[in-house]
Amino acid sequence: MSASAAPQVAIVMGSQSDWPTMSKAAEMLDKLGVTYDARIVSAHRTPERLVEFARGAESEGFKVIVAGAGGAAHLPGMVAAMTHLPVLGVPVQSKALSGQDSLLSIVQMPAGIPVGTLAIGEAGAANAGLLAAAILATSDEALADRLKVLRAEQTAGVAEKPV
Ligand code: RP5
Repeated sequence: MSASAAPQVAIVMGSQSDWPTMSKAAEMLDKLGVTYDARIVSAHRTPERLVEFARGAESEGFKVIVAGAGGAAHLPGMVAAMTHLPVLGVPVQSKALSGQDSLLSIVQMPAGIPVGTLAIGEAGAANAGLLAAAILATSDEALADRLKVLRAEQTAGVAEKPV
C-alpha cells in the first residue's frame, strides 16, 4: 500500500476486550471521514508485535496513533518511545480499579516522551478520535469544515430546557 493510500490514524489496543471502548474512537473517525486501521497490539502479550508496529508506523503512512489499554497500561508510552508521531492515550476502564490504574500508567510520562492522555473509558476514546481528527485538520481544510459542522450539530442538539 502506498503512503498516500494508507489509513491516516492507527487505533491500537492491548486486548480484544478493549474494543468496546476503543470502537468509540473509530465511530468518531467514521463520522468525520477519517481513515483508520484498528489492531490489537499488547505491550505484555505481544511485545514483538508492538515493536514492529511502533517502528513501522511512520513508514506505513500513519499520521496519528490512538493507543488504548487498561490496568498496567504500558502500550501508549511504549509506542510513543518508538515513534515521533503524535500518540493519544486512552485509559480503558479496568475491573479492579475502575481505570485509575490505566490513567496513572498512561498519563505520568517522563519529560521527553509525550502521550496526550484522554479521559478514562468511552468518553476518552471518543475524544481521542476527535483530537486525532483535529490534528489532521490542521493541514486538511475539508476535514476542518467537517469538524466545525459536527460541533455546530452538537450545539444545536442541546435543548434549552430539560424535559
Ligand atoms: C491490558 O489488559 C489490556 O489493554 C486490557 O485492558 C487489560 C485486560 O486484558 P484481557 O485480560 O481482557 O485480555 O493489557
